[in-house]
Amino acid sequence: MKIFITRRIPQKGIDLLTSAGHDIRIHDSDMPLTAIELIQASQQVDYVLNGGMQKFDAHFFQHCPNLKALSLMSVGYDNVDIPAATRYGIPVSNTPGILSGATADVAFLLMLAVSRKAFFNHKRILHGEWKGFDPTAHLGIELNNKTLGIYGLGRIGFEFARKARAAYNMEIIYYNRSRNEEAERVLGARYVNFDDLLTQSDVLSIHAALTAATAGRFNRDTFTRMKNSAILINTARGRLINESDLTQALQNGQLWGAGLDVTDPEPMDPNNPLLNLENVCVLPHIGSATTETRDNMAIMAASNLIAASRGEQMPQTINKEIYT
Ligand code: 8YV
Repeated sequence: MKIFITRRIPQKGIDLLTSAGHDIRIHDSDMPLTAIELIQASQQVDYVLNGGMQKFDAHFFQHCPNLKALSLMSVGYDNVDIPAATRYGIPVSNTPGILSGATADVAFLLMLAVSRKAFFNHKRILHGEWKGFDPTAHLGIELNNKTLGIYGLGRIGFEFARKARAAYNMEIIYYNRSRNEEAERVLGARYVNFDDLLTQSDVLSIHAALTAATAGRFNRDTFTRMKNSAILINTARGRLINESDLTQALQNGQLWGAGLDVTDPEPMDPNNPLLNLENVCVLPHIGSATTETRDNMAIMAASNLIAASRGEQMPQTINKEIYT
């Protein structure tokens, strides 16, 4: 079978597909494909493995009538019009679970880095501003026994809450579409409404998927309800936050700090004012970027396509209703 891979992916995934006898074409470039290039390349193959941030909209599915399946090397699928894929009979799979630990590590890293102004202090050294010792300058805040609010307690939120509880005995509160009994039992997590999440969290970490309902959920209004000593962390998707409202809230002292692994847009403009704020740490979307996790994501994405090529259901299919 012919497979198009939209970005270079770890070799382990490619080896798996090649050893299963598939004919692979890779878009071996740092530049994303245009919508037309993506359609043209996908029209010539049976399967597509998306290794990047390409968009797959209704227009794409309409123009790729021979496509048999789409495998994403990501857990998020806000870049895919799933109802359209379903309408055109195309199963779409993702890579859930295996990246939770690595992504939770980045949330933890950002929480700690913001709380101690780590990136700002690093820049001070680079700029020749480390002149001596000042007992009162650039002080951070501690995390021990603080309240961690999780917005969207799925696998990644759970992992982060577990680490934060183990390291700092943080009290866990969460807001989710449904109760997470495991988190309540194992972490003593408390289910709260959205307003309580805003008003009670010392650190509020976003782990929800980007949907029409969650886009812009964190904005001027929500920032006024949060503690002005609070830290906001986002390792989910940039568009959950209204970024200019966040900048203002940080500049006005309505929020204490923010740690972002995802921005809106990506890549972030290097002149973005957030990058100059003392209590802000930004990373370039590296949540899943470890050798171990990216290998596992490539293997899972490849395995899904191998299953599809054998006429089986892809184990991590998102639009499972397609098989009924
Ligand atoms: C990916 C991610 O690196 O899995 C996700 O949803 O955000 C990251 O792991 C990114 O989507 C690029 O494919």
